[in-house]
Amino acid sequence: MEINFESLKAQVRDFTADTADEIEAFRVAWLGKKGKLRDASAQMKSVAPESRKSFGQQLNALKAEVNEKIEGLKNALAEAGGDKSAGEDLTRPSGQEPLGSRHPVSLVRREIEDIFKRIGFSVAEGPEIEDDRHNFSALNFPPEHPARDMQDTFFIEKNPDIALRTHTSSVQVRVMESQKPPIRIIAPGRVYRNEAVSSRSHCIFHQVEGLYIDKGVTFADLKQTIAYFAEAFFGKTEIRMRPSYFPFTEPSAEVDVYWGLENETDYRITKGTGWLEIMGCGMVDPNVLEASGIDPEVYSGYAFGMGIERIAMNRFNIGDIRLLFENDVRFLNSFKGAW
Ligand code: 2NL
Repeated sequence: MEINFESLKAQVRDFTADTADEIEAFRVAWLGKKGKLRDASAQMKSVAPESRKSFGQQLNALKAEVNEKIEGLKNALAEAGGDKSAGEDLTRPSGQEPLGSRHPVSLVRREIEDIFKRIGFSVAEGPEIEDDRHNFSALNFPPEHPARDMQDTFFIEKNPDIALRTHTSSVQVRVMESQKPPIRIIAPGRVYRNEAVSSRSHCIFHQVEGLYIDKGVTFADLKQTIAYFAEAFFGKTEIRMRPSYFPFTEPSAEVDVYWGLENETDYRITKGTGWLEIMGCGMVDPNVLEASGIDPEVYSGYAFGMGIERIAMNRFNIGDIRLLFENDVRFLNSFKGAW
């Protein structure tokens, strides 16, 4: 049987549809298992060998035309405001919504949470608007202590007792006030610093702090826990601690992991030292335990804190911190599927 491609093309060209169902019926009639194009290709065998090439080309052109027609009809329907005939059917499945992606700061926060949950820590949360007691005085910052200058704080106008928290230690103070040891928590969250105005400065950061209080907790426990974390998160087995100062811990230390110095990137990341600073830590100052009603003669504890942005920049090789705040979808989409 001879196939009249011109007449088939005309049929495709002349077809119109007002509903999604009609378009689907058209698709099935032409491209489906028993569709017209299947019938046509079944004729291929009976075509004279010298005409087969041209037959194939015409068949392909027809197929392309059908596909274009379907695309065109769908677009026209969408532009006309969708399929009105489907408007009544409230049970029909909705279209697939595009999925977003998790923010790199959230990815890192979750990973840190998971690592500490594995060794018995639970996650604590608390308010971002705090009073002086929970943010400063219970943490051993006396009223005129120069340590209060270490962070520039956003105070609520006309009430110097209320401020945006500058660290999540305030959450840990609340837990110490309300729970008896043993206490083993991490406190992730948003914190605020009144940074000097410049295009690079930003006032919102994220932090994870940790706190462990029980009878007989020592610096050795602290060091081993951080070594475990460094290996779990960075895959690095060597850490070092340098003496440091925080008002709420004594003694205090800064922790570095040995990153290595194998290539240019290692040099840049570690400023040529091979070491990467990851957090601050120390033994909870007895004054801090006492201020929250925990007897420092009976209990001891360690605490640590790290900034999530810096760790996220390291983890995902992000050169400019502003990328973490601007929420440019081109940047955010590059983390699709990264959970
Ligand atoms: C850093 C250093 C640190 C703490 C946070 C803490 C909390 C309580 C008691 C004692 Cl309730 N200490 N937190 C201790 C040492 C260091 O953070 O560089 N953070 C970004």
